[in-house]
Amino acid sequence: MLRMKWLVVVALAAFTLGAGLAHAQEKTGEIVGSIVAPVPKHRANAIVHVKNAGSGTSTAKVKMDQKGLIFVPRVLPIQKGTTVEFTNSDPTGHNVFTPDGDKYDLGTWPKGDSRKYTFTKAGVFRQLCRVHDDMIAFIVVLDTKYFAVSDKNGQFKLSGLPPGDYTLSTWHEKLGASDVTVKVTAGQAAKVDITLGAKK
Ligand SMILES: [Cu+2]
Repeated sequence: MLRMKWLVVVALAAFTLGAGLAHAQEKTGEIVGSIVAPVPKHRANAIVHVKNAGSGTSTAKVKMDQKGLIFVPRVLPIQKGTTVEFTNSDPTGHNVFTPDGDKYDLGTWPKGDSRKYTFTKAGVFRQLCRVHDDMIAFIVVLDTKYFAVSDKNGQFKLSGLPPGDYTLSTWHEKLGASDVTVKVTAGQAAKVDITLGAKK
């Protein structure tokens, strides 16, 4: 009887190890993309996200600063559930409010201080400052963990995707783009071009 028990323990251990190894070998792929826009400066700060995978709620914490009288970054994609800490690196006081969604106003605070807000609903939330009316940033809250923002050359990369067919949706503060579909294969980088045009 004792021997049987040990056999079960050994068999379970072997099974667990095998499952662990299989998991480690599970391959993912990536999407390497390029934003195409008629005006070069519009290639930057486009948010590309996967529509049909990776949905859920994050507990991530990220920062948005106010420095040199601008929000940094100007465009911030996050997954639903993420907490954003708004910091102030300027000698002047700054405020943060949004006219969108829950329409919060976090108040006005000096350098070194900060405020936090947890975004629980998907959507585009403009970030504005009552002290400086030309300041603006965009927090784009997504349902998925798979998102990227394009750099100044329009390049972006989505990594760690299980093989499959994906639909990519793009957000840009001034321009629009049609959704595109892309096939991801394990260990490969699928290439995709997304062309921006008039917002629909
Ligand atoms: Cu301000």
